[in-house]
Amino acid sequence: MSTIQAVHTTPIQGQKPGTSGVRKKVTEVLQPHYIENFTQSCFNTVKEREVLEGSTIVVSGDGRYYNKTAIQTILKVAAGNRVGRVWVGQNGILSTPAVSVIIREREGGIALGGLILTASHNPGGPNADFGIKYNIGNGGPAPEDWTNRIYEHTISISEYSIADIPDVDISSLGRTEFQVDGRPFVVEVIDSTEDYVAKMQSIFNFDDLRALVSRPDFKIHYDCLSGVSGPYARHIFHRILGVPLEQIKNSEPLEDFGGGHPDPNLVYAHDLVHAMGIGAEVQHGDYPDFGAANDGDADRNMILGKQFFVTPSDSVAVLAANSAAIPYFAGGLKGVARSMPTSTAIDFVGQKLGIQVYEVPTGWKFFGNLMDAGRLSICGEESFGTGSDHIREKDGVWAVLAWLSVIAYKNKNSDHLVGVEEIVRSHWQEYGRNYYMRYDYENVDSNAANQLMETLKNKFSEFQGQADSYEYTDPVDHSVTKNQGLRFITPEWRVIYRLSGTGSSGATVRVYYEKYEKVNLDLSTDQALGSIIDWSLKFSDINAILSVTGPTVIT
Ligand code: G16
Repeated sequence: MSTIQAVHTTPIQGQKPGTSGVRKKVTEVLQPHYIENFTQSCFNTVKEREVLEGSTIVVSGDGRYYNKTAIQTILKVAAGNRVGRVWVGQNGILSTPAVSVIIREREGGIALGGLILTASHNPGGPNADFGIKYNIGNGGPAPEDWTNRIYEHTISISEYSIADIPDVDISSLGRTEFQVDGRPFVVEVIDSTEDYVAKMQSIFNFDDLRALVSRPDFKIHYDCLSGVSGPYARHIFHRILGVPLEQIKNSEPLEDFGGGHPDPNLVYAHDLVHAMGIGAEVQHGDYPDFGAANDGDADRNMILGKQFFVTPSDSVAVLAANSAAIPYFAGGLKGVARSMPTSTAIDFVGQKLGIQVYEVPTGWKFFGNLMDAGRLSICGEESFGTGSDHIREKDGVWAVLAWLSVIAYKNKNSDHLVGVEEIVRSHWQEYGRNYYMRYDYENVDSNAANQLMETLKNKFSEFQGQADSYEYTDPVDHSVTKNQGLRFITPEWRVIYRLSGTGSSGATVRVYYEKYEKVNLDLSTDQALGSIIDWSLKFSDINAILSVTGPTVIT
């Protein structure tokens, strides 16, 4: 029989959830009581709203360093708070979208919520990043009123409850039951991919997908970047669809992501970018026809064609325009949405379809309310996030299946292989093209970043166009979210400055450039945006204020 102890603790600074949970260096998380304090603060927040006692929750993550240790601690705190049952993916592995599916649907959606251990696309290892966030009963990240409350608890906490149960073997499937102060506490180690794969089979036409991937003239290159998408990609693409295993790269989740940066963009997914012939001298080489990558926790995606990059903003617009390719959307789209800095490409699709287009602040949590209210079907973000109302997280593997469904659909009556580039170019012909680029200034001094934002705000009146600090009123619950980025808008282009909310140290400034062209569809991004970028560098004086010579990442 195990017992529950109340352990005295003191607040730990810096446990404020950012854009999607708390992300910190592992070295910081190693300090005593770190996981206990945060978990107890989440549970205290849950108890103010729901009945935690006897409930089922999900705990797992992207397989990064320190997750297994944190899971054992969370199990003990869960038992100490009288949670009835915890579902843990085998070896602590569940992608973020899989957690969302499990919360929403396993055993009829009985789970109250879940703790996801991930720092997403940030690197892993003893000297890299760790992350933790709470997802609520709709399967989505806790909204602002929850995360604000979690934070308040972290700065006022004085004790946590913990049970003295032994560590649980999470390496094999099965059920372990403990008696904790006379009541049962159950840990069920569940298959990491089963629920998620069944969900995908209910959304897509797998016969069409199988027919496409078995075409001799269609070759895939899928890079899991040693993140958690590997087991899902192998299950769906290799075991079910028959894609040769050698075309699914880095599909073993590693605690340090093989030393790489599990971020599916043109900089960090360099092996994939190279394999697809992007930037190569040789034109029309024997490159794969379709390339894809996911991030550490498999909620992000990057889509590539032969020597062709699809911007995330274009990607979601193309999927919305071709939703007829996906059986799940057979009844049509309820509405579409994007985060504010995401290009307006999807707006043109929404207008043509005659459906509502929503603009929300950066953060997937803002889409959840619209989905729960039945107003939103497909949405996406410039930060390589795409998804739909099938769950309440963005979904990297879903995005790959959605793109393959569109390709299969476009090839139904075609005498040649209609590839990614042809699909995107014909989309531009119909809707116009949103040239887009993002500059990231990573890990700069926080004071300097704040000074930059202040300087820009003070220059609103000098700007010959619309300049404001973006503020959002949620159309469902009318909550207001302020200070979500500084916008400089003319009828032809937009420049947006924003502080990232996902870094683990210092500050990251993002600058987003966008220009819409109805006719000139074949410019290079530099040609289209060069003069706007030059203007912005001068106007903001960003290099001087941040003491840098340029951005660290350009996408
Ligand atoms: C998170 C959020 C996304 C957001 C992204 C970038 O993604 O879920 O909605 O767009 O961060 O945020 P920021 O620009 O503040 O760094 P992820 O994949 O990191 O969980």
